[in-house]
Amino acid sequence: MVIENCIKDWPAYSKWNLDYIKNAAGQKIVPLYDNRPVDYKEGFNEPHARMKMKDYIDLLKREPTKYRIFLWNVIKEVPELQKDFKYPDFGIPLMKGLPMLFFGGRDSYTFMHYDIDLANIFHFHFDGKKECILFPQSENKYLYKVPHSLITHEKIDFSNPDLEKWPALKHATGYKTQLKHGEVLYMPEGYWHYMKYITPGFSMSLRSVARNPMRLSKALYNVFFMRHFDNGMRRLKGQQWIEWKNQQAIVRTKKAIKETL
Ligand SMILES: O=C(O)CCC(=O)C(=O)O
Ligand SMILES: [Fe+2]
Repeated sequence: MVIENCIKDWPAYSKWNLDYIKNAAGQKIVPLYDNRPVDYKEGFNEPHARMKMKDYIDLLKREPTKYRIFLWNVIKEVPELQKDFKYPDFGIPLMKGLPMLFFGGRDSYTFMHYDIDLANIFHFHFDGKKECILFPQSENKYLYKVPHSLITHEKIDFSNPDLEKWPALKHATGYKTQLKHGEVLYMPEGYWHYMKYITPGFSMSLRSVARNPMRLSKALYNVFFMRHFDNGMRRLKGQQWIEWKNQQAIVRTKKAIKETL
């Protein structure tokens, strides 16, 4: 699932690193996310801080930081960066308007999650090393999935999971790899992904809509119903709702392993 030597002809392959982005987008104010647990007071995917890109890149290079940039639309923000890459022909149509960038500092990580639209994702990595752990949707029952959300239980450390505490993970079959500069990770439709930045760096995701009709309808359900339902319940029930969901993640997974054994 890792494609090597695919972007060597892109200007981005030789040009893109943190300094280059600092020059190209230094004055932009960017939304930042850390790893705090989901809180009912925050909406779905709301940023935790903001900073100028140049200050953020200085921070990334200076010290480990939890702050990540998540889903930053390059074309919208810095159109000239579009000249540095192409949409490769991977045999499936890529969504042209949505090349998203992700940045992280040493040891920062993105929770195990899958994307709301269950898309096929091509994840291009630049300037650094990143650990990636993937699971197909078939493994949901072993992953302590939080209901009405797209994440697994937030207490699990997927880079070093405590299997005594989370025994169902022993039954889950997934993939693990390390991405280096210029490598592309293919994540099939709806795959779970956890990413940990081993060194500061950034990545770009290009996506292609879910083709399996079941997954496509799940995607539409997530976008048009699940998200609003979850936001509504947070307003209505507050932190209780979040706690109930986390508890259900454990209850439901325990039940699933009992049924398997
Ligand atoms: O690299 C990251 O921080 C997360 C990437 C991701 O979630 C995605 O490409 O969908
Ligand atoms: Fe994602």
